[in-house]
Amino acid sequence: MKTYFQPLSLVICLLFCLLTMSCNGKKELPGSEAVDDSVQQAEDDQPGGEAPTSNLPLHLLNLPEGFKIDTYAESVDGARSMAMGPEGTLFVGTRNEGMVYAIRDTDGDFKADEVHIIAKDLEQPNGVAFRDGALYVAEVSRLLRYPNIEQQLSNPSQPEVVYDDYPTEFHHGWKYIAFGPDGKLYVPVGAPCNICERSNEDERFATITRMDMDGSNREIYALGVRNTVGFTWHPQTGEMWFTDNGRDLMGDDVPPCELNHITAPGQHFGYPYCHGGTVKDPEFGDQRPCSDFVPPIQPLGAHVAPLGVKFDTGTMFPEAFKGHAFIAEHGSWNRSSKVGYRVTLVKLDGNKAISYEPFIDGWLDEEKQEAFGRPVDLLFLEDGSLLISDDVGDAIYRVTYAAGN
Ligand SMILES: [Ca+2]
Ligand SMILES: [Ca+2]
Repeated sequence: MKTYFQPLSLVICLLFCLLTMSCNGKKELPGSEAVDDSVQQAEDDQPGGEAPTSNLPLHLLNLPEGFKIDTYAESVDGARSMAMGPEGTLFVGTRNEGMVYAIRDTDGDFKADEVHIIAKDLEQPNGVAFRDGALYVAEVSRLLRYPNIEQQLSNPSQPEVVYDDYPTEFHHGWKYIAFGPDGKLYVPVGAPCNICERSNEDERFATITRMDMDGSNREIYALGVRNTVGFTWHPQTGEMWFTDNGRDLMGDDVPPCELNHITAPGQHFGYPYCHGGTVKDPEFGDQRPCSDFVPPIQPLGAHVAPLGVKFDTGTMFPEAFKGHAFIAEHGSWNRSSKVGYRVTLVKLDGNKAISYEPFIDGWLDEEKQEAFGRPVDLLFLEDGSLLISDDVGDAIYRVTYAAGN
């Protein structure tokens, strides 16, 4: 498959279009397979006919002193989970778009030069992970493996099917996946509902499972997890931390979403009986008390939809940010006034949370209740800068720090 978008050629084309007024309404650029709708949208929306260098109003974003944000890649339709290959390829999954991308910055200026389509027409391929030269892609019920993928980005071989027998329910069926420090692949299975207890039908519902990289030795690792779409391992302890999305239809401010921490296999995190460590479920709460379950490290805002979570272990950000947990909050979909749509920071003292505060916000216009972006996943690059994916802005951002910025 072909590279379908290069920023430089896009800019040249837009300038060319403005000069000649010749490509109104066209969706294709010279030498391209397809161009994302947002590119056309930006073109259509330019009242003065000025060529944009970015589709996105980055000046609206608020960052702490000394931090800057720019786009690493744009027009990445529906960009969701990210995984980095050892040769510097950024793999990006999507949900409804059915696509998996491979993004290359070939000249090292932290601006994407190539976006390859590794796969299309997959079933909500949200999850991507990388191990031993192979890209793993999680669909709803199937796990695919693309061996030696970085050697064949423009023409990948057919993937191997690692398994195809996970639950097929679409409700919370899209997956985040990642390899742990134990070499195992962790694969969550969301609750197939807002609130329900269906473990008698399939004991994997509302759990995090894990397996060896060939798909063998599958087991349930954590229980009572409603829908985690982001997890990572603590750089010092090697223990797993995960976000969980709280239930709906209990009002605007209850229950909290969660940042959790697993210290042993088999721990139960409360769903569907207890939320946020203290909130008894109105339907299932009488069956088991909150004291039966592991409470969150930090209750997060209700409905903020926390997804990707990462610890800063790099050398770029200042000391005050080191070792703390960054969380991408995708934002609420059914709250009366929207919340989330930001990246937050949970500062830690060991395993104890000491603060929960915004790191970057401004994607949401609170007055208009409209957002130009929704953060999904986070990934620290080797230089210590932070990538953020956005499935509404169709972008990958890069956050840098320099004293005096
Ligand atoms: Ca570049
Ligand atoms: Ca919980």
